[in-house]
Amino acid sequence: MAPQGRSARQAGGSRPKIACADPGGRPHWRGRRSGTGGTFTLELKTLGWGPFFASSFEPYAREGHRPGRVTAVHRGAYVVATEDGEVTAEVTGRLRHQAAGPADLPAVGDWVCLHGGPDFGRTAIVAVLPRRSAFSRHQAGKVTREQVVAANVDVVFLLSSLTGDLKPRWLERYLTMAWESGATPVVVLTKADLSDAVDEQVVEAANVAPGVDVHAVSVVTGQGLDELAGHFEPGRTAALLGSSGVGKSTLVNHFLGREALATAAVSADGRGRHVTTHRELFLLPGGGMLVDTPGMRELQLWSADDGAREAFDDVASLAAGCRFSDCRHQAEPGCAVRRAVEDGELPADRLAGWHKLQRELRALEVRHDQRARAEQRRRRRVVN
Ligand SMILES: Nc1nc2c(ncn2[C@@H]2O[C@H](COP(=O)(O)OP(=O)(O)OP(=O)(O)O)[C@@H](O)[C@H]2O)c(=O)[nH]1
Ligand SMILES: [Mg+2]
Ligand SMILES: [Zn+2]
Repeated sequence: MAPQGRSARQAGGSRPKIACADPGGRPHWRGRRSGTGGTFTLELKTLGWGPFFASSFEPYAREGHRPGRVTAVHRGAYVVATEDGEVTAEVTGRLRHQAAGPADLPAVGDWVCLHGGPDFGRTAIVAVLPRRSAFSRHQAGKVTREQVVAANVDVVFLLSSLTGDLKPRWLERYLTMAWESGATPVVVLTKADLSDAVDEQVVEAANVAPGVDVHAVSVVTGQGLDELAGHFEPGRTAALLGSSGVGKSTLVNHFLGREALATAAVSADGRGRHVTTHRELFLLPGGGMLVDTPGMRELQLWSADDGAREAFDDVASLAAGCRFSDCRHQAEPGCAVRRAVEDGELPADRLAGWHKLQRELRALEVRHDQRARAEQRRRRRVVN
């Protein structure tokens, strides 16, 4: 994991100005060529830097640290984009030690404080700056731990393929998590060229996702791609989420204008092959950034109270008419939500989806409590 020296970056001087691939397909982070020294500088603004991060970075700046944005994580090694190009860095033992869980370590999209660099040997990540937003899930496995899928994301594209049935519960769950993350969700229905009921499917999705943009797209016909690109903006970060095989990497390749990522046909039963195995942030030629992610086998909620409220905006506003303010819309008298279902105003499976989510959130609360108690016991043991 040799740090990339200046000479390595200079060698690519004739390449296009932004993220471009070498023959190995690895993206390079580079920006304007400045001055006559031949060093590359990438304006931090281009990467999404702004007053929010600058203010928490201040104390680190005084200590001579540099800021950078994590673009990929490979087994303990972090690829970080900085003003003078891409570096490979490791977290300091201290940061690792202080982390209460994986969520405290850098994730793709995080702004980090760097120490050292090409001229001083190894680059170390000494701190992770507070996140503006974070898309989190339960880490796969039995232990309750938060895993940050992508940090500082402004827009979350939720992809579902038009070749299969829309899974309303899936969409509700992802919408909940997207709202909870602090990002704005956008529903993207892929492979429009393979469906002959696109309009109906768009309406169906829009019903599950009130107030959310729904785009039907196809990389084969080009349908909807310009509209989708309308969500990109310099300094803004979008992340692609969805099951394996829905076409996430294909979209990244399209918007990058090159085959940066491997893609593969879905198997005969319609399942994806889990081609992408790690998350990565790319800078788009026209400005803005896009995070590709592996298709998730398991997407468990982390915490989603506010997110659930937004994803079920329709249920929430009906609930205002319930007799009891803590109505669970089950057997309570004067329940406005169940009345709306009876009157055909609210689809019954919308309410069923809401109930399912509430059950999950309660189960999650219990697990959080258990974990908090275990953590307390551990701390006591350490102290004694
Ligand atoms: N017909 C058609 N095929 C598409 C479209 N978009 C993607 N595909 C195909 O769908 C397959 C899966 O695409 P990928 O981009 O690898 O899917 P992914 O979401 O990145 O999958 P994972 O990396 O496994 O999570 C590939 O064979 C693509 O060529 C589309 O708009 N139309
Ligand atoms: Mg992929
Ligand atoms: Zn009610």
